[in-house]
Formats: sequence, structure tokens, C-alpha cells
Amino acid sequence: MAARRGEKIDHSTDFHTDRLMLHTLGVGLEQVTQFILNEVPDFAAFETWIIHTAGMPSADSIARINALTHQTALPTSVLAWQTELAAMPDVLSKDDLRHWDEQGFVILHEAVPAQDSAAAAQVIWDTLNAREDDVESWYHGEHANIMVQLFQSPAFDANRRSARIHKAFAQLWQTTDLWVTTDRCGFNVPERPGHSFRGPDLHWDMSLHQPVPFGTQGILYLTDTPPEQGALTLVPGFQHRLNAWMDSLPADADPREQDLHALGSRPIGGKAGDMVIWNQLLPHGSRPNRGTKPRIVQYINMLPSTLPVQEIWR
Ligand SMILES: O=C(O)CCC(=O)C(=O)O
Repeated sequence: MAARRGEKIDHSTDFHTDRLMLHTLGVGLEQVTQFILNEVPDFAAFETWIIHTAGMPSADSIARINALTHQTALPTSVLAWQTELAAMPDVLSKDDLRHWDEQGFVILHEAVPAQDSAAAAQVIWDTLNAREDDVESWYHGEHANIMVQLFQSPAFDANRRSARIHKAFAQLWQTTDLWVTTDRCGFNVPERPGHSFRGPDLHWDMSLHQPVPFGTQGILYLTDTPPEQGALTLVPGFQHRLNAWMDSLPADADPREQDLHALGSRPIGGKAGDMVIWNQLLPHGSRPNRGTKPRIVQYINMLPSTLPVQEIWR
């Protein structure tokens, strides 16, 4: 809105905090963007819309955001939660962490209990007006791609609040002071005539301008997802090769336009309730679903309070 009024905005300081604020208020980036672009709201209308969309934020959430933006004290309940997480036994073993270091991704098995993944999957089925036992109904929804812009549900929130997931991210980020994202869901139907895969194919979500800061991404499988059923696909270990590969490209080459599968892509399947967390340096994407059922997922990531902003996009 400031940019529309011609005001200068300081992306370097505001961007990450704005992002954390929206996640914490329980609204998704896509729905916020749509609302702002379509409605051009004033502040009061924006606030009303947030509460209408995601409900009133908890006192803890408000206090935590204020602590971040106005350097006020963190609420004791948030501190207690972080202390509890720090004391919780590790959920990623030494082998998991070695795998993370070498391959750049890790599978957190049984990240959420079976009933929680099933409940979240059911919300997606219901919202899409589709049923598992009615194949035709899988294809009714008109999705631009496999992403489902669904953010608000107690079932999604239960997964976002999972201590086991938080602990895994805490082990990778080496801090419990993390903010969970309010991210969308995914529904990737098996390919058939008239319904071919529309991406996303392998890509990166951050600027490739070096040095790229550490960052994670995550996907929670809500139903069993064998590799051929459109599983998350990535290039294992590429975090170690990215810089040398970038340096080897001709100066005018666009890294995003290269054949990224040729770098060694691999689908990573999982059971319902398993979560794949990957280093954002890995080229990653979905893949055509050649299985017999839709792939149903919830995207979940965690971010620290501060993060270096990449000013240059490459
Ligand atoms: O859904 C997938 O398998 C890929 C997800 C993805 O590309 C992303 O989160 O950026």
C-alpha cells in the first residue's frame, strides 16, 4: 500500500518482519496479496478482514509480535514453551543430522499422528468437494496448478503447532525461537488425458545471488505418498555443489533455465504424517503424479526472528 502511494519502503528491515506477522496472524501470503490488490483497504478494513479470515489472534501471538517489532518483553508463556522445546529429547537422530548435512534433506517420520494428517486431508477433500472413492470428483476443481490456497482450519493449525515438527526445525536452525508459517496445501491428481501435470517443476524460491543465507522448506504428507505419486522431487546434496555450478555457467546464462533434472533429481516419497524438510539451496519441485491416488500435502516451514535479506535477485 505504501508503494502504491509512491512512498519509499525499506525492504531490508520490513520484509521479514511483515512476513512473520502475517504468518502469526494466521493469514496466507496469497490471500493477503489478493485482498490488498483487489480491495485496496485502509488499515481498519485490513484489520477487520484479518480477524474475519483467521479469527482473533491469541494474546500470546500479539505479545510475541510486539516483542519483535517494539522490543517489549516476551510473554512468559512463550518463553516457557521455548524452554520446554529446548529440553525435549531430539527428534532427529545423529544419522538424520548426518543425512541432512550430506544430502540437504531429512524425513521426519510420524511428524504428526495419523489422526491429525487424516483430519487435515479431510478438510482438503471437503473443500474441493471431492471424495477419495469418486475418481471423477478429483478432477472437478479448476486449480491453476497443484497448489490449493487453503490456510485456515483447526486441523492445519494442529499440525503447525506440532512440538515434534518444531523440535526438528529447532535442531536444524539451532534455536527454538522460530515462527511457523501459515502456508497453503496441495492436491496433485494422477495425470490423465486432459489433466497433465502443470508444475511446479524444479526451481528455487530464493535469490541465487551468493552468498545465499541458510533456509529450510518443508512438506507434510497427509496421505501415503509413494515416489511415483507426484512426490516432492529434489537434487540431493546440491547445497554443496551450488556455488561451483553457478560459477561454471556462462556469465549470461540463467541458472533457472538450465536442465535441473540433469543435476540428479530424485522423488522423495513418504507415509501419511511424514514430513520432508529440505535445505532451500536444493532445486526442488513436484512431479507428475503417475500413481493411482491424489497426492495431498500441507506445506509447513519455520523461520527465525531475523534473517538476512537478499537485496539482489538472481
Ligand atoms: O509440492 C511439491 O512437491 C513442491 C513444493 C515446492 O515446490 C515448494 O514448496 O516450493
